[in-house]
Amino acid sequence: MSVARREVLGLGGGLVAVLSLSGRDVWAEEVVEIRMQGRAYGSHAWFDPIGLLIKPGQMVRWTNTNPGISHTTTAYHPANFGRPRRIPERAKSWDSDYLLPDESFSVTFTEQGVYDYYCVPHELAGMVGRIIVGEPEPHGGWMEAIASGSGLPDQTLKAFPTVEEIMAKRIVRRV
Ligand SMILES: [Cu+2]
Repeated sequence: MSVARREVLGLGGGLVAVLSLSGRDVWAEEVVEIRMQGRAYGSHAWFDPIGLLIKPGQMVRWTNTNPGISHTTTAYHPANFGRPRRIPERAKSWDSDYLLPDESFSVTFTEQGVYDYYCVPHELAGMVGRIIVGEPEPHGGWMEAIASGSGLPDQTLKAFPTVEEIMAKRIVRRV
C-alpha cells in the first residue's frame, strides 16, 4: 500500500518537475537544478539542461544522477588546469571536483554575463554547459571572448547552445 502510494507521488513529482522546467517558471525558482547524466561506460554524457538563463543572485545546483559514473562541473578559467576564461572577468571560478552519483554542487551567480563550463572527464564527449546571468549587453567583452572560441577543441565548441537560443528559450535541453 505505502509502496503504491509512493509510486503515485513519484509520478506526480516528476510531472511537477517537468512543468517547473518551462521557461517562465525558472525565474521564480531560487535554486535551478541541472542533472549530470550519461550512458553506461561514459560513451555519451551530458548536462540537462545544457543551457540556462537565470537572474543575478540565483543558485544553480548540479546533481549527478548517473549511476556508476562520476562527473564534474568546472568553469572554463585559468584557475582550472590553465583553461581559457569563458566566464565574466569579475566572476569567481568554480570546480566541483569529482561528484559521485547522488552528490551535488551549488554555485550562486551574482555577476551578469555568460558562463561556460565543462565536465573534466567528458569534455571531449561534448559534456559542456552554458549559463547566462541577467541580460548581458550584446557588445560586451564576454561576447567576443565566447565567439573567439580560442583554445577549445572543435567538438567541444560545437556542443554549446548559442547565446541567442538560450535568451529565447531560457532553458535549452538536448535530450
Ligand atoms: Cu561527465
